[in-house]
Amino acid sequence: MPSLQEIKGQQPAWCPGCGDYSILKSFKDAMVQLNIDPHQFTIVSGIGQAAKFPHYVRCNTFNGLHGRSLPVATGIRMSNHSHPVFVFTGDGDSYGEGGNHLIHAIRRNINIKLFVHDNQIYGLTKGQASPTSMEGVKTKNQPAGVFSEQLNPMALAVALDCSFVARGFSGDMEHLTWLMKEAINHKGFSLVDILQPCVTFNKLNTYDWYKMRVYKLEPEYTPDDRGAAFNRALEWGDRIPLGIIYRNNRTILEERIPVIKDAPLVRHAVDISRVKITIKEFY
Ligand SMILES: Cc1ncc(C[n+]2csc(CCOP(=O)(O)OP(=O)(O)O)c2C)c(N)n1
Ligand code: SF4
Repeated sequence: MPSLQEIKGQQPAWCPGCGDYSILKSFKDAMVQLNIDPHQFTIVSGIGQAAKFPHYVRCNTFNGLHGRSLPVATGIRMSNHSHPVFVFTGDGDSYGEGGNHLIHAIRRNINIKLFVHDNQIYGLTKGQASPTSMEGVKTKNQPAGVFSEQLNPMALAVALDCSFVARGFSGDMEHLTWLMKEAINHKGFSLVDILQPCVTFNKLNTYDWYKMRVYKLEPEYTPDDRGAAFNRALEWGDRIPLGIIYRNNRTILEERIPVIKDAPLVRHAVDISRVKITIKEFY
């Protein structure tokens, strides 16, 4: 079993009080509790405060371009699907710049775990509106208020029949650790949207703002009814549900591709004679 010390990466450079710290701690707790050693998993990220995440965890990492973590994670899974792949990202990175990749990763149902630090703002670039900023909110770049309607990632994911759709809150680490473990243990594409106060640039969606609104889905709620899940996904405002909103056991992409179905690509023997035959056909 790995210790917390073994998973520890560099010293985080986030602002004191940032919600990102509890996401980091919850994830490390989940890794220890699931007994996943640092060399056994990979974290992929793009650009942003959330995307610094892999620097702060000792494991295999790939830190790439803004919004492009899902294609990289897909490539990693395609070459070795016996290896858990996690993506840590911001709401801008995943729902804005990377929105198109999100749609197709959900559609393909590739077994990647996507953890979104949803602070409803662009944190790294100092507080512009993101897709999840609420309509009318004033920012430095939107002094007259945000004109676009707020994106609802939970409703989008349920509408796309995403395999696992959940929402956590960085102000409730115990629940978040549990949610992360459920997402990791689920076979299929998992989206966990994590409400994460940005204490420096988002003065509206604060810890208190969330605490007044969030509630945990009732124990009798079953996440397999898509219609009921869609209704819960639409809840936002006075009441914001936390927990597993929707779960659907669809076949994963890795099981549908004959060449990797039985063994990961990295375990395949390299037969150079077949490559030579193919090359000959072209020359
Ligand atoms: C293609 C591209 N567009 C814009 C930027 C500038 N940029 C860097 S980080 C960032 C915002 C990050 O916000 P978010 O993904 O919500 O993460 P946070 O910092 O809030 O965690 C932007 C716009 C960039 N690096 N690349
Ligand atoms: S700017 Fe916001 S998101 Fe970035 S580290 Fe500071 S509090 Fe966190």
